[in-house]
Amino acid sequence: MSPLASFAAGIASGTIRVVDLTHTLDPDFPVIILPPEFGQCARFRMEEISAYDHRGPAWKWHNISMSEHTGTHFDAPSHWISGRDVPNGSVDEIDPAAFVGPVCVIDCSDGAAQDDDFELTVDGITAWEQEYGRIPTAAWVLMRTDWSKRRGAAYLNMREDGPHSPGPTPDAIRFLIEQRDIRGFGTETVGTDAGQGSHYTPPYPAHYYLHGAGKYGLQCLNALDELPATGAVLVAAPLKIKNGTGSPLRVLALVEDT
Ligand code: 23J
Ligand code: MN
Repeated sequence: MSPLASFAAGIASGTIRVVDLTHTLDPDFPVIILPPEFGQCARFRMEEISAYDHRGPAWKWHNISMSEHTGTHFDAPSHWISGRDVPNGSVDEIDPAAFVGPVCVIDCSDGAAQDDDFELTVDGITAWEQEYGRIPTAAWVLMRTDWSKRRGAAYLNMREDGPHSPGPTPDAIRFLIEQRDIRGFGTETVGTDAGQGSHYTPPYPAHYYLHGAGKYGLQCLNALDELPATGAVLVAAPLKIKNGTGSPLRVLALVEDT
């Protein structure tokens, strides 16, 4: 059988499952809160145009609005100043081949349960590789923290000194880019950076290094506990927004039952 025929048979028989890694777009879903001197991200909003009524007797539909960075979303290189001159760095320009690829899931859920500011380090990545093998070129690397199970204020976890949530160290991100040439990095938290990521050098190192290197981000992912450490394929295609720096999207994982 050809690879695609075998894939189609796997989907049809259920030996390949489709796992949804997306949160529902909902006005109540938290968005990142930046220090007050900066512009802010809009929550999701939905307005009824008609609902089988005098405004449209046989149809129901809505107008929606949000930020490019609301809910489960994709970050393009043009989102960050380090990536402003990356060729094809906006969501409308990225080669669609980048939207389908292998995924490695690094389970940091124990560490994140102990420490809201848990850091994924180079040692953490190499320990993972001892168990599961080397991260292949052009992989998505996803940091599982089970943060997607949190609701309400616990998600942003704001304290007087700002948000507290886990994330990668600057060295860990540089290792993934320079030594493993990843496709991108994704998290279950509101950013690819830790809540306290503004205090690293450079500030927000995941954004700075990933996008400067033409790599992508995924944030507010859901249900990473449903993925195997290796072997799944991620489908993550952002909306084709002209000059868009990111986009809400449906993130799907194809998982083979073993
Ligand atoms: C703007 C400024 C800082 C950050 C972010 C956006 C995000 O996390 C984002 O959604 O890309 S940290
Ligand atoms: Mn973003």
